[in-house]
Amino acid sequence: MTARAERSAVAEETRSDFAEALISGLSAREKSIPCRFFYDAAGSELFEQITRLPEYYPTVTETGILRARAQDIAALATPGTVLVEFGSGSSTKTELLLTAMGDLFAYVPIDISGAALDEAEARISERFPGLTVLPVEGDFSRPLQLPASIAECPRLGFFPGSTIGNLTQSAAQKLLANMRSIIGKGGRLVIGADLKKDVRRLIAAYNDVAGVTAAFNLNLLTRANRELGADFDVTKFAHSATYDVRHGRVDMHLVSQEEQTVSVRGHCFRFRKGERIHTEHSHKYDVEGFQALAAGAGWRPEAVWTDDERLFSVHVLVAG
Ligand code: AVJ
Repeated sequence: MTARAERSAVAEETRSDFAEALISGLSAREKSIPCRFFYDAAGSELFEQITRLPEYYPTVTETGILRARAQDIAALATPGTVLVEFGSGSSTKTELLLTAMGDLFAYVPIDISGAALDEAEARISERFPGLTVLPVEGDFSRPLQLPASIAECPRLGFFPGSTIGNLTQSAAQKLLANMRSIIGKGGRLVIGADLKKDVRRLIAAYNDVAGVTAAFNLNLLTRANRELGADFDVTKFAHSATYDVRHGRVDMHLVSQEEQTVSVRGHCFRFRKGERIHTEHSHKYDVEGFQALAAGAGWRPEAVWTDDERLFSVHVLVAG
């Protein structure tokens, strides 16, 4: 296959994955769309804008903690270690660590998107010319083999961004257990988790005054129109973000502003006025709660760092 044919085959595969998920999510009694579909090109750009909003504290706060602790984290990477990053999208944070680290055997980004990996590889190789980059294309929520050339190397995992918060607690624990088997006994994981806090502060972070989070949420519908020929009237849905105290999470929804019918690839979906489509969970943890979750997945908590306001936590876990 030519590179171009391969790219369009991949695009077609993502498209039918989206079609399938959307149709099944809208067919359920409680409608939902999986949050992984936020990140097409437009959605990724909107997310970048979110990270720079005054209300959205997680990205700046985590970056501040990593900057303050870069030497401590670098000390975990003894010479010959491989740095395994789960995902490949966090350039600033990764570069912060790589700058502080001595002789790594290799940097291994794992991502489901080949295009994102190519981009990360190019960027990191340019910034760190002596560093071996070994991209692994795959799904790190499933069993996964790292390249044979690094079989014997000690491993340090890195999973910033509080992406873990998008998962329910049981799915989060399964993911942590899978990361535990990828990293292997004695290896470590540096992972970011957003903290529980004043509810007003939490809600404001997902209801910014400039409306960027609303645009990010509504982009799911625009994307469905563009990629699948759906006929959502985006002006007839509104963004909503609320805090569920019982589950300790922010929930995002798209709320139908009137009774309406939408069609997606020959499937018709009826909406009542006020009916919601669930689009994202963002779980918030306290330090002990997150450590207990990790312990249940075979990780021993070794250190935890927070900012002065205790908005965000970065944990160091050891694989037992
Ligand atoms: C990328 C999962 C960390 O949950 O805060 C930001 C995504 N959603 N604003 C989060 C998001 C709405 C974000 N994470």
